[in-house]
Amino acid sequence: MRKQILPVAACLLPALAAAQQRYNIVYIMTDDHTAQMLSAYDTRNVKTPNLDRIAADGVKFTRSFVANSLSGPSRACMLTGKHSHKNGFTNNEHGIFDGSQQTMPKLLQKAGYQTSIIGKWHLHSTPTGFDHWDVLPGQGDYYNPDFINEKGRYRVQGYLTNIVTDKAIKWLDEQRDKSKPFALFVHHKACHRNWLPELKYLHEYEDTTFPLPANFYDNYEGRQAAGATTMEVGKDLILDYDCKIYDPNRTRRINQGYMNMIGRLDSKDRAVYDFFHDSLTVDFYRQNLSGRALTEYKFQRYMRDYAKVLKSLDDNVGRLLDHLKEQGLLDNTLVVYTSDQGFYMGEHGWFDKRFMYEESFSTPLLMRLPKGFKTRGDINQMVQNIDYAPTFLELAGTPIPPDIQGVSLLPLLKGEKPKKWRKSLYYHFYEYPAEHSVKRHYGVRTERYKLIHFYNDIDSWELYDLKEDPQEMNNLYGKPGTERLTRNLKKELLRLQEQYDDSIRFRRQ
Ligand code: SGN
Ligand code: CA
Repeated sequence: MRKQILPVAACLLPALAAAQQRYNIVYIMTDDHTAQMLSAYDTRNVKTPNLDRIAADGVKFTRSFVANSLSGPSRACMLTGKHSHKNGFTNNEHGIFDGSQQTMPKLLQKAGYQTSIIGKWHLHSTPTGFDHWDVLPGQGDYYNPDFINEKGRYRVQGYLTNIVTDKAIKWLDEQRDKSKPFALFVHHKACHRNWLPELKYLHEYEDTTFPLPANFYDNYEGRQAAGATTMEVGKDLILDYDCKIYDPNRTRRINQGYMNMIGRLDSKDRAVYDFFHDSLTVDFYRQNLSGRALTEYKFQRYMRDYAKVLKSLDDNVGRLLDHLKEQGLLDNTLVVYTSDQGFYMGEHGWFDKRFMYEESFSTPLLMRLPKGFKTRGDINQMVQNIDYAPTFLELAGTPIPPDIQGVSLLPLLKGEKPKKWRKSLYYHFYEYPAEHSVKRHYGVRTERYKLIHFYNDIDSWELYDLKEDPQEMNNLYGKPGTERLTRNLKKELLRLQEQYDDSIRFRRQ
């Protein structure tokens, strides 16, 4: 027997040596985590010490954007390096990701990588291109969640953010082929609606009063599509489902979806959950709130629950970083932290995302670089989630197929200052009619300006000067003096639609 093993081991040795020189990738993607709630970007609301560690030891992209601000589409852009119209997954509600197409994980496999994805998938088809996958059905559950793997669906006891990290660590330690470089995709549900906290953090942030954004009471003047949504904190956050306020005597009907979510807790945990929320509820009814006071009450509940969910997330990112370090993997690994899109934390009076406005068009992007990469601090070039695939492929030393639409960020990570970096970004959102009623739109963003066209059942243009009006309150479209700027931006928009081969285009008048 021995005689047989030795030659095999011997012929594996060169492969092993080669593998050791190749960089690993740990890609952590959270859900709906926005830069306003990440202290490396914004210190007003919360502290995220572990996420900040990634930025402190590595780089922070200050102009990082998505191509289509929604979960499934963002995931498809990340996997393919292509805009939605090219990868075919344009919206959550009607899409099934075509897993037979070229994807970055498949290309990494071909290049000799082990690939694994754990957590939120949300692309409806069975994952392809992964040696190991253990994903959530649909949006997944925070409490005692179900997972799906090759063997089927099963339930795990515990809090989802902890479980996803446990599974990632287990795969790193016990399940992967250690002779190969790896790409591990850790996809959290946190901080997705309806923000159910880990029970140990129920009391966290209860003494915090979060500041209202300056444009919380936006009246949407001059912005037809913004006025047509159903994503207002005051009107559209649901008292029981979102704010967890329900009649303590249980005489009122409670949202069934919410009951199913907390119904997953075992009786001991459910008692802890109910004890906390019953007292909140009693206090809420005692105050007898209405009008702006009620709206602001909902805002505080929203911010607190989001921040609690984020606290577990930050803990777990820290735990994974520590583990990589302990295992001696950190030096040879690119760690990426991002979200599937940004989110409104009361800006324009909203929660949710979808719009090409800055809060949801942008997404946090932090990277801890492998040893040898000397770049640190802020990277200010405009980047987009279609860039991740070519970045990982180049890092893996494998060719970037010509049909990939993103560009590799590797030159930026190496500290180069490419002269020909992109000067504008393209965006296209499709999911309408749908939840939250955000109209279909596409647009272009340059360093300073943004032009958006809302189409389908409206025909409405918006133009912003991001330097003068970073909150995008003053639609300049059609205003005297903006004719030349508008003409140039339309030209650039059309150029991008042609470059990316998007068949839904506007016609130049
Ligand atoms: C759910 C949420 C929406 C959210 C979408 C998409 N409603 O439908 O508020 O916009 O997901 O989010 S809920 O009542 O189910 O919470 S995404 O991040 O997955 O695209
Ligand atoms: Ca999301």
